[in-house]
Amino acid sequence: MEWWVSMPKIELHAHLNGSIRDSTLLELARVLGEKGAIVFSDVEHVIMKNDRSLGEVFKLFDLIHILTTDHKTVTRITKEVVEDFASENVVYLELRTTPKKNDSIGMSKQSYMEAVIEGLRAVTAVDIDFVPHKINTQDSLNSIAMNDACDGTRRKKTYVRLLLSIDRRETTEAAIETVKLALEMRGVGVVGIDLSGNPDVGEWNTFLPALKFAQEQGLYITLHCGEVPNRQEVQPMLDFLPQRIGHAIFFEEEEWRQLKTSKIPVEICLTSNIKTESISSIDIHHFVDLYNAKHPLVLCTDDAGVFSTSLSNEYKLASTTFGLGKREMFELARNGIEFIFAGDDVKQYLVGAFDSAAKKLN
Ligand code: 6MZ
Repeated sequence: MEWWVSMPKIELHAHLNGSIRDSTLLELARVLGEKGAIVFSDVEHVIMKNDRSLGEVFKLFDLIHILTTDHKTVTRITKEVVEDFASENVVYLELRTTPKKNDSIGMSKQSYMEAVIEGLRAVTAVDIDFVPHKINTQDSLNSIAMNDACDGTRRKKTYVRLLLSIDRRETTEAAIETVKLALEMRGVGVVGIDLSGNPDVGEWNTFLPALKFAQEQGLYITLHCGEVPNRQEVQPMLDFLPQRIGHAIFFEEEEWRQLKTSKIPVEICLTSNIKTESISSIDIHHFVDLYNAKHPLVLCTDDAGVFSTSLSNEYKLASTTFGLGKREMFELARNGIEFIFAGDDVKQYLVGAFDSAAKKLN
């Protein structure tokens, strides 16, 4: 097994509906095609297209949501996505998704999220820990021993935590509803809020009341920040002091300075930024500047299905493009432990898992 696959990894920026397998999407499209609800050949072409602009990506999401937004499918894709990440030795996964309402099929934001939780419960390929609880030392040691084996002979364990996304198309009231739901679902692994969606849509002030409320209530917050040039937004987002931000592409000099001073960790999504043409060439990616400045950062997939990537692939890509060795990549992955939205007990477990994997690194 290649080192980028066998090495333990931490995924902190993965959108559920962006991480679906192509094979599942095609199967769902075929079924809807047979029912006459869509024209399969048109949809097949859109799903299999490889490179898309950022605008086209959001059109694709609208199509994906038509195919996936029913309770049974949400449960299925959650299970598959978690199993896919676990199969490439992701030991801690923060999965984010936008709770959806669809009266015509009796779906509320809450029932959507219950279907997600059902998907976590349905995972069989690995042991999943998604309910926050205290682990005693012996449990912790036993689990590390289990995870020690990335050779497939013993059962692996993956921590999963959930972030609820506010879509930039939503109103203030809808955003507040999502935050309230996150608070209600704290006992089943929901730990925070993400602001995402088409960055050309919506205004920061619309989401601010909901984000402030979330912050006051102690939820963790991550924001998609600077995905397109938007001077009105980047500065207030940085002033807000979220626990992490995603992408951070279109920053002015002063904003880079502010980011570096604030030490807000950045979720870096290399393949996504290149495929959406947000960055023209990978060798000029801001990963290099942030890495050299020792700014906190973590490699992530964004939408592994939509961009045909995996977290292992992102590590391989960073290593080959930026000339970083196996040990440097291992340290980069391990540093991610500090930025997870989970308690010290989970962090301690992860440190143990990385320590034990480090012994096998040669
Ligand atoms: C901003 C993104 C995104 O929530 O339905 N999403 N938002 N930038 C991106 N980079 C390309 N990729 C995904 O997952 C899909 C939703 O996540 C957000 C969009 O709102 C998209 O509809 P869920 O599980």
